[in-house]
Amino acid sequence: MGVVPQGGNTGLVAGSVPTRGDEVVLSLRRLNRAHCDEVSGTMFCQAGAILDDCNRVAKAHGLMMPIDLGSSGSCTIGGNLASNAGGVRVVRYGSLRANLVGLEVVLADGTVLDSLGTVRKDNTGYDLKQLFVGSEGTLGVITEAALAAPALPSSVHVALLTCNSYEQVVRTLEDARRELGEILSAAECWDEQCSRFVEEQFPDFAKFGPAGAKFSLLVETHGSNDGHDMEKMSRFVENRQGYLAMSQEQGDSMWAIRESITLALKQKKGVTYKFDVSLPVHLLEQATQAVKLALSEHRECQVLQYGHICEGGLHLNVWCPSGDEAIKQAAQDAIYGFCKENRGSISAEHGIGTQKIDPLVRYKQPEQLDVMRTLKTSLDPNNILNPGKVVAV
Ligand code: S2G
Ligand code: ZN
Repeated sequence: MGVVPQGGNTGLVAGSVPTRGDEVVLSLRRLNRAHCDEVSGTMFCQAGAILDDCNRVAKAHGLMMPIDLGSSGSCTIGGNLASNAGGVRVVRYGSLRANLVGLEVVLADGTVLDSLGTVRKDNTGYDLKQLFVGSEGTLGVITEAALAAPALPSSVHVALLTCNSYEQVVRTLEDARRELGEILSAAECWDEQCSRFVEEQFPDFAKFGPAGAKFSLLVETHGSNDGHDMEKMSRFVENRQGYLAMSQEQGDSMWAIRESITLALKQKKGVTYKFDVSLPVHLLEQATQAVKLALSEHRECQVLQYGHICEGGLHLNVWCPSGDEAIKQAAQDAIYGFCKENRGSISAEHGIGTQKIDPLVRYKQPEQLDVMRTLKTSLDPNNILNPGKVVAV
C-alpha cells in the first residue's frame, strides 16, 4: 500500500498521480494556512497553501513569494517544493530550493523533522531539509515550509525585443545582464513558431513588433527607484528592435504572450510532446536544431523553442497533427542525447514523476542513481512514499 501526497496536482510528469491502483492519495489541501514574519522577511506556508494565496499574504507585508509560475492559481507550496519549482524569475530570486529557510516534513515511519524558523544560517551537520526539495514526495511528506520572501518591488519595467538570430538573442542577454545589472528580474525567449501558435490561438492579443520575428526576448526589471530603473531600461531598449512597456497593462500584455505558449499548444488540435531541459545558454538553439534534424522527414510536425533563457532553460515542444511514438522517440533521443553530450539536464524544472524515469536511468550518472536509491531505501524501506516515482525502486 502506497501513499501519494497531492497538492494542486499541477505537475507535468504525473508525480502526484497514483499509478498502482492500491495507493492512498494524501491530499494536503486542508493544510493551507500561511503567515508572514515581516521582520525577518519569512513566509510560513503550510504545504497545501496555494501560491497565489501566499503571495497575497506576503504582499500585505510589502513582500512577495520568490517564485512565480503559470499555475500559481492552483499549485501548492508543498508541490512547488517537492518539484523544486523554478518559474520565470530564477535569474533574480533563485529557485524555491534557494529560498528555503526551514521545513517540516513527515517521514515514512511518522517521524516529524522540524527545521522551521527564520534564521538564515544553520551549519549543524547535513542540510536535511534540502533532501526533500525536488524529491517529489518519495522521501517524506512536506507539511510546512519557511521561505525567504523578497521585498515587493515598487518599480517594474518590461520590454519585448525581437532578434533576427539566436546569436543576437545571446548577445542581447549579455548586454541585459551588464546594463541592467541587479534590477534584471526575468528574461524569457521564444521562437517564431511559438509566436505563430499564440497569434493563431489568441488573435486578439496585443502585438508588439513585426510578425514573424525569428526570436522574441522579454526582459523585465524589479527595483525600488523608478527613475533610475526607467532610465536604465530606456537606454537598454533604445537601439534595439523592440518595445518598452509604457504601462502595467502593456507589460502584462507582453507577459501574456509568453505565458500563453503552453495554453496555445494545449488548445491547438493535435498532440504535443514536451521536453524541459537545461543547457549552456549558447547551445539552446543547437539543441532545437538537433531535434528538427531528427524530425526532418516528419514535415507535418512543428518544433517550438521557448523558456527561461537566463538559466539555460529550454521548453522544447514538438507539435504533431496526431500522435506518433516514433516521432516522440526520435525527438527524445535527439534532445536528451544532446543534453548528455553537453552536460545539460534532461529535466530542468518539471521533475521526473513517472514520465521521465526511463531517460533518468538512461542519462543520469549511474553512481548518482545508486546513491539516490540508497537514500530512498534507508528513509522509506517499505517503499510506501509515492512508489514508482523518480528513482522508482
Ligand atoms: C513554462 C510551463 C509548463 C510547460 O511555461 O515555463 O514550465 O508547458 C513551463 O512546459
Ligand atoms: Zn518553465
